[in-house]
Amino acid sequence: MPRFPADFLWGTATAAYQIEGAVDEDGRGRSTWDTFCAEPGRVRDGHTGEVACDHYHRYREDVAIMAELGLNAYRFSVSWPRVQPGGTGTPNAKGLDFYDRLVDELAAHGITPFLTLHHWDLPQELEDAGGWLVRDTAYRFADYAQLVHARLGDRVAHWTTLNEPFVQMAFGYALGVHAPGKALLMDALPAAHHLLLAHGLGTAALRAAGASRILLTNNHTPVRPASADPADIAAADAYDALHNRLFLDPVFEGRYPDLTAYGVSEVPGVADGDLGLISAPLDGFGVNYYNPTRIAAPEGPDAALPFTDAGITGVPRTGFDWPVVPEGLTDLLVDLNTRYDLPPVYITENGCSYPDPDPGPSDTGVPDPERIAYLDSHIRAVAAARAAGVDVRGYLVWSLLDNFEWAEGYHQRFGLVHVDFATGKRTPKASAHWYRDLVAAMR
Ligand code: GBH
Repeated sequence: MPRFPADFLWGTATAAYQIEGAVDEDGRGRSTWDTFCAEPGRVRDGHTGEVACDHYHRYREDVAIMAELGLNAYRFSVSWPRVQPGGTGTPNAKGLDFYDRLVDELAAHGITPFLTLHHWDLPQELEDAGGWLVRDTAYRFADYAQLVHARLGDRVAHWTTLNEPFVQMAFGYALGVHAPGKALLMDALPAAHHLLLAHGLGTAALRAAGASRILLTNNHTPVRPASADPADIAAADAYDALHNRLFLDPVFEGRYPDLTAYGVSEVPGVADGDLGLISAPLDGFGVNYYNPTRIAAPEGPDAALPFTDAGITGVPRTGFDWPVVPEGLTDLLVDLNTRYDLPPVYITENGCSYPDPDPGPSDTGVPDPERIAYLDSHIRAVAAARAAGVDVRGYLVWSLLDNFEWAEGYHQRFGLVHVDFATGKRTPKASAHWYRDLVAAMR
């Protein structure tokens, strides 16, 4: 393994709805994910985040595990409805108290917190008022950012506004496979702008409050045309515009990409000054990487979208059936660094899930050789990007714990640490021991 600097950040990432549980405790309000899980047929086998990893009660044990693994960074998200139950107005003190305790526990173990303000669990009342399809939600987000910062800004340095606005728009509002379950296709585009505007207004609010390390986390995929055919190349370019450039150009260049391939001449709802807010300088950029995408021309002249996903073949696959292509991470980072003037980069998620059924703990521990191979090859890919000049300063494995994997419920396990969901018992997998040894060797 190539060497990383001694001050490189090594850690794991989680998200509130996926691990906390305690959905009805201490005054928490309802989120779009509580609603979505309660609708029949939305989440596999009717699973919900009601208990999840019970991290709300077990956070001390979870921080102790990170400390045992020698990790020096932890990315978590704050549940908006826990700290502001209806998404507006007076904060819920007991909700903020939880994050206060968590942050103190991290500090006591020398672990740098990376706080994400919004990882998909929108207060249901805001969704009822239009959610990310309406502009007002962006202003509500800035108020929320300000009140969380007022409580935790003295101890949390790294503030991430949003997690993966592409997935929120595409899965939540265009395809309806995530909360709030709307299948609007291209009519979901206002959600992209309002999410980006929330990032911009949130950044301004955090900056005014004195925050000095503000990030956005996007998921990106390097796009490969299925062949050298110009139709495939054009389709790949259209896909790249929607998945990548729509969430990059406004942030780093203050303009929207050309979306004419989608019959869109202008992103709707953009007011004067919005792009200035959205492109305010950032102190870090979070990149979540899982796999590249192979894109071909759409099938038939009346295809609804200007591309089709041709699938990547001939490589290993994860439990989710996602292709394993570590060099895609090097390509992505080098490409982003060539196309944009990036602030320091953090890999804020990377990892893989176990196939069903759960192998579970045995006398030999929890063997997960596929995960070790995945992480080893992807960390080498980060080293290669660094060697090519990309300023990557941290790497966070998705995820610390097996957890509620959105529409797949508990069927996909991404953790370095196994969770027995019947009892809550945590058991570090072989990959956790491997990661601990890697991190120790880099110090
Ligand atoms: C992240 O999203 C989320 O931030 C996190 O909450 C989640 O638990 C984690 O990933 C794992 O899912 O169709 O084969 O080309 C990841 C977004 C979108 C990445 C779908 C992979 C499809 C792979 N993902 N994408 S494929």
